[in-house]
Amino acid sequence: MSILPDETDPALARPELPFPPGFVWGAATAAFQIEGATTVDGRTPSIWDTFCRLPGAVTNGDTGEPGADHYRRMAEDVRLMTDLGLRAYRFSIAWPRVRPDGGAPNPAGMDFYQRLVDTLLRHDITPCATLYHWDLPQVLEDRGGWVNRDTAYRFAEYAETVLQRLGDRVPHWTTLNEPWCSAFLGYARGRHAPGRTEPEAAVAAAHHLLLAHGLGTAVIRRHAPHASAGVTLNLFPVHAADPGDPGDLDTARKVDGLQNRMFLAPVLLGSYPDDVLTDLAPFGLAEHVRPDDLGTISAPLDMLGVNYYRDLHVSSRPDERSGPPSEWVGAEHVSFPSRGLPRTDVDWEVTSEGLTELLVSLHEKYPRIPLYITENGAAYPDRAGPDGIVHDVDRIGFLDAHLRAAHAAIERDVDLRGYFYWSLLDNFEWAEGYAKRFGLVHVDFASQRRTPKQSALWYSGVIAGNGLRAVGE
Ligand code: IFM
Repeated sequence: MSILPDETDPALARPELPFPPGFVWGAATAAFQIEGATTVDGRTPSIWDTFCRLPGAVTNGDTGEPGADHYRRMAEDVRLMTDLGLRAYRFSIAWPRVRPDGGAPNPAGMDFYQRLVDTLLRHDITPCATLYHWDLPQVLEDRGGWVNRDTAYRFAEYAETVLQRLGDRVPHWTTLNEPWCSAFLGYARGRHAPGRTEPEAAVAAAHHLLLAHGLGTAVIRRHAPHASAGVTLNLFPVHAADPGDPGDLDTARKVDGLQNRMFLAPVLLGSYPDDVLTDLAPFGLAEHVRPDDLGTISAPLDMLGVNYYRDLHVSSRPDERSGPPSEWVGAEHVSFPSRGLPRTDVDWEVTSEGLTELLVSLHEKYPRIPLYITENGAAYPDRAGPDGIVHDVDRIGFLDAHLRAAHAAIERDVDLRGYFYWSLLDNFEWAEGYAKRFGLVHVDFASQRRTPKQSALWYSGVIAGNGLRAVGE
């Protein structure tokens, strides 16, 4: 059954809010979250395989098995993308499949990605590959992980293997996905793999991830000189809950520094912000920075990937929602007073206007670079109805509001080139396991049956019409 909307519908030819011609409409996934097949074709454990086995680390003790079994169902999933009318697909490559022990290349692991890319190309779907979406080979963690500078050089070797095989056919490359999460959730807060709670280690990891990005960019340039290269950051506008309170203002400055500017400035401006260097002096940031590092990290890019989920409204005062110390090293006691806004199933406030604010501020404060929304989406407790469709009206509302926010940024001259919904499929949501569903397509993890949600039909209408229709149409 085709789930594409009827393109002969005249309303599709006249969207109320048209996007620029050539705007890229896509959806995103990541290897560990969907592939399953964690022990086949030479793959060895990643830090997430190990972390999942720690008691209490992941909801329900879930693991990367079965994922959405995408490793075996790839052809079916590409057909789904075709039915949806996706123009582009953002996926990640699993390092432990490609250089399983952190050393020699494993051609069998690369074969899967070559099949995926060739299948996408045959279906006219542009492949957009991310080299690192959090699945560090465990063997490298055993040697210190991202705290060890050597891991950045091992990343460049891994990138070399991937680019040698796919550099001629993948037009868009992203080095890292959300290095903030790898560094701070993984090494400071212990909420993500490898589960360490060492603030100094997190700071070292952040710098070494950025170095890996720079080294990886050079590899992309060498093997795919005509491809576009970029990095994907998870960015949040940060506001003081009480703009008249000096404590809240300082907390907002610190969180903005550690979350946004600590990654944006080295990559786009070639330096760490002064206030971040000061805030992180007790944790040794400057000690990890060698003379040529910032030049490597700030190699020119063709695009910046923006992952946007919400803005942050922060206070220095504890409130009833205050949990354990935050992951922002040096700002451990931040709280997030409720604004009474609707929340998604992962308890994130829905703040679509923050997307316009973020895009406009990137456009105004940093050197001009094409922007792509490489992730945006929402988890809701979806269930398929008797008609076989999940009536996920909340997700449609979320999507509609965020696409309007993206359009508003374009109207303010932001060079926004594309939008990727997170995620194509329900999948393994890290520490939340399979309990949270972000997909456009519902996955029954027991049978692996895929059921497009109503949001998938709605999104394919947007893609077909290259824009949004009036509310209610
Ligand atoms: O599932 C994650 C993804 O892996 C990275 N960005 C945020 C998503 C939702 O939490």
